[in-house]
Amino acid sequence: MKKQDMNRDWIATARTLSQALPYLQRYEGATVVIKLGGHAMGSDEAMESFARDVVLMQQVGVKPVVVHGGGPMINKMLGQLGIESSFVNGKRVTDKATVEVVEMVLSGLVNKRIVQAINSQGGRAIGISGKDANLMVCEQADPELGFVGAPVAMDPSIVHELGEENLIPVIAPVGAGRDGETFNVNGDTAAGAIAGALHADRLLLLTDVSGVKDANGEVLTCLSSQQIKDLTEAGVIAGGMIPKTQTALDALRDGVRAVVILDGRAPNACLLELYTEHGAGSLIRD
Ligand code: X2W
Repeated sequence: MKKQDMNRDWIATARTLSQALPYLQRYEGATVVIKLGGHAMGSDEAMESFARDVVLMQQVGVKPVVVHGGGPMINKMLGQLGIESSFVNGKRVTDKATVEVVEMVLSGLVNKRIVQAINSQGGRAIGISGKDANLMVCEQADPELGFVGAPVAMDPSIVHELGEENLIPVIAPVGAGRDGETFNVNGDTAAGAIAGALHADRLLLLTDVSGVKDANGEVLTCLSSQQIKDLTEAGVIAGGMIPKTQTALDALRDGVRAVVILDGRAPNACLLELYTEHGAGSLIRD
């Protein structure tokens, strides 16, 4: 690269930082819950980029809380163990043997991979699940689904306490029942319930799609609850997007200020959303 071009690059970097000032100020002290889905985890580079974004957010005054999924990783392990698995309306039918694998994979492999990635970038992440300190107590969601949990009582105090110590909570979507059962909770549902209990400023749902699309397949950058309801009724919002938009509506009802559905595979997706005028994905708020 010529010296002149190199200077131009650095000047652009400085300008980007300068332009981020109002956004840095806006999100100072904000609680941002980030749901990292299994499909958005992809490669080691994607994980490193995600971890870097989270550490940077904390460095500039945000309180990040990571809630993760791991559906593809659970599928892989169930396959290796020869346990068959099926889904009803996007939720895994979870018998006793399956819930044990779910907890091992989510609280073990996936959770610690994210913790390690954040720590490698200079952060101090700590991995917990909905079971820890009674963060997310569940009831059976539907007898047909077995050990799939619906969060019914949230105690977010552990998340506040970790935040005060500058620790970044990384939360696996597994909850305890009142009779000592272990429940498998959909990652989006868990993230929505945790964001709601925290009255988070933002819930970022990182997925493998670019956002909520209209009838022409264009991403809608800004939507209200009512628009979500109308688009769902019209059949435009369908399939796997329904649980995500439902999570968004529930989270808004519970006091989350805004929810963003965005493509977690895009480089620096979180930074693009929070710190640039451009934003990313679909912002849902009333
Ligand atoms: C999910 C939990 C993991 C998850 C499952 O067993 O796959 C239910 O379906 P993603 O990667 O976010 O899809 N739980 C009840 O939600 O993972």
